Amino acid sequence: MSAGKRGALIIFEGCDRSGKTTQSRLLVELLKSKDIPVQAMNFPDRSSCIGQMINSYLTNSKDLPDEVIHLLFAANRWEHMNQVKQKLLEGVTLVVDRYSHSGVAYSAAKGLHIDWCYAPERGLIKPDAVFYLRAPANDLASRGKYGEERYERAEFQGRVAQVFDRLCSQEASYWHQFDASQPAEDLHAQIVSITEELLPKVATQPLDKLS
Ligand code: DGP
Repeated sequence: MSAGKRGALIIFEGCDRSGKTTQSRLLVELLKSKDIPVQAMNFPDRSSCIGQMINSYLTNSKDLPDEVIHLLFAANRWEHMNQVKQKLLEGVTLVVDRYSHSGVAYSAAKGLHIDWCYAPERGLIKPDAVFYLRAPANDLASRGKYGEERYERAEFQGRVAQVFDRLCSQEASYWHQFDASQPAEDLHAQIVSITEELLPKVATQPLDKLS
């Protein structure tokens, strides 16, 4: 990287099937094609020990109290923080499929208090931008049958969406909301335009923490 220039931490958030995985892949490909150092990540990372416990929970082979799975998701992010920090300081932009706000949205949708949900996320590196792909839960359900995982129910996704909406209005300074039901290429074009403005702007800013 050129002296002192860091990468950006860009997060995609939204309900299941809102298009995050497609859009994050398209953004990574675009940045690579422009020779911008970039790496894709996603949470949960199911490969670590903690990630394997999360996977057992999501695939319904293990039951855990809501509080315990919440803390495991947060711990899964914390176990990657040194690596995230190092990459960003090396000048690599990270495009991440889900982060802390999924942690808050999915657990608050179960009825846990939002402040309690936020607590273990405080201190994690703060995203430079959250791209929130928003679509009514009914639209997402009509994209085809939900899979077999624990949270893949339209009624629950509706509650998750409500929490995301609330977080989006509270964190408006770095959240960007997009209509997830528009064609993927239109969405991509809007995301690219914001990213192209963001990268030079944050390159000389210090990393911040979620507070
Ligand atoms: P994904 O691999 O992005 O499809 O995520 C798997 C499922 O886990 C999905 O339904 C969203 C949910 N999820 C992701 N992150 C968190 C989190 O931090 N906490 C909770 N409770 N659920 C999460």
